[in-house]
Amino acid sequence: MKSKHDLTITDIRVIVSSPGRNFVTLKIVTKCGLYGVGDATVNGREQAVAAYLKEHVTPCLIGRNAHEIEDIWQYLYKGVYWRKGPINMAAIAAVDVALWDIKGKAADLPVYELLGGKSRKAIATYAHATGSTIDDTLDKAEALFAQGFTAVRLQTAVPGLKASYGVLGDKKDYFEQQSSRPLPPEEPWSTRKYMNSIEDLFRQARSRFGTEVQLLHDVHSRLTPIEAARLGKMLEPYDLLFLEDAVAAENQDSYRIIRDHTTTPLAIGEIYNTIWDCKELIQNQWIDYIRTATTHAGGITALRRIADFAALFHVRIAPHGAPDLSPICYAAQAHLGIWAPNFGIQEFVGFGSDKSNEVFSYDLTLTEGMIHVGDSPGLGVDFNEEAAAQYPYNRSYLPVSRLEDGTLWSW
Ligand code: KDG
Ligand code: MG
Repeated sequence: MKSKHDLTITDIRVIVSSPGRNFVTLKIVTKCGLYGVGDATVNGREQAVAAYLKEHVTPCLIGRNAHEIEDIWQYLYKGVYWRKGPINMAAIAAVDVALWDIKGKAADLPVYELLGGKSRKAIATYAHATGSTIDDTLDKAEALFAQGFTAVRLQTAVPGLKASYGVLGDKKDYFEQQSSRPLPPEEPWSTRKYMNSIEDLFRQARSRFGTEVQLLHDVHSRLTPIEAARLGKMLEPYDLLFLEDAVAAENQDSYRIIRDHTTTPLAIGEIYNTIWDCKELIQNQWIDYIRTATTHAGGITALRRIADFAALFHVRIAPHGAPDLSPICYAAQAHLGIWAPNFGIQEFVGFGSDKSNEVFSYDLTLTEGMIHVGDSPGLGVDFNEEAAAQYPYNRSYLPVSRLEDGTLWSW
């Protein structure tokens, strides 16, 4: 069918800005004036994606028809000898999401309608409660439950360690700009101290909040498979919705060991770039939730495939939703989440800061812990280039982790 709009791509802009934290944003403009936006943020490696997009991707797309999402995806994936990888896949994701945005605008339909329509009224989310003590964490969780959230991820500083995941010593958390530290901050890690303290957090949480609420926890890949198996067993009485990233699974077989020992549901995937990274985990039913993000795993086209594949094996999607994913990523995942028959839950840490809200607008609303997706055409998200220009890029790193004897560990 001939489109009534001329969707020839005439201009592509890559904008790196820092409205509170760094974001890489792609804007694809077509001849008829319709444009779309995509997110290409890779936390701590922003300029690498921007350079890849500018030098190697965007020149190949000028003059192409923006309707040809699938062929452009294949061209940038299969057509490039060097497949996969976080930088490449974030670049593909940004292009893909911007093209879906354009297609929706051209059709005058929200993207979820193009995917097959809504499977639910709104999207369930889980929020974060991270504290320096158990009481602090549980007070924060209580405030979230009072706001209407029904699922909360609990993280607490490990007693005896100077800093812990999400709770850096100076009270800045890792989500924020670490501009006071030109080099990556360092966090100590002790599996023994962690294993000795973690059960208490969940024991106290269940005794304070009862069994109705959903609890989650992110290990952030600090354990070995057999340690993770022990943790899963230890936490079984507290009925987690899922235990996230118990083990870094470059070796997907690691999850078989955990699965053999515990019924605690398992989630992984936020650093995965393609379906190949999670294929064995899914087809062997070693996990329950796959957490790949549109920005890091090749966009809506790729996540739709992962979701459909996962559905065959009773695995649900629970996309990554930390603050380093821009509102454009959130919008893309909201459209996927409202459609996917096997949607599980969306991680949610707020729609952004005051600064990022000057730069991004979106047609999503949160009520009682559920995200409602508006019916604006495309993704309903926009990016204000003038406002972004006030916030130049600010080099920033994620922390690194070391054992107490100095050995480098997974952060
Ligand atoms: O950039 C890294 C963060 O997005 C990540 O540490 C957050 O693990 C995370 C989560 O589950 O949100
Ligand atoms: Mg995580």
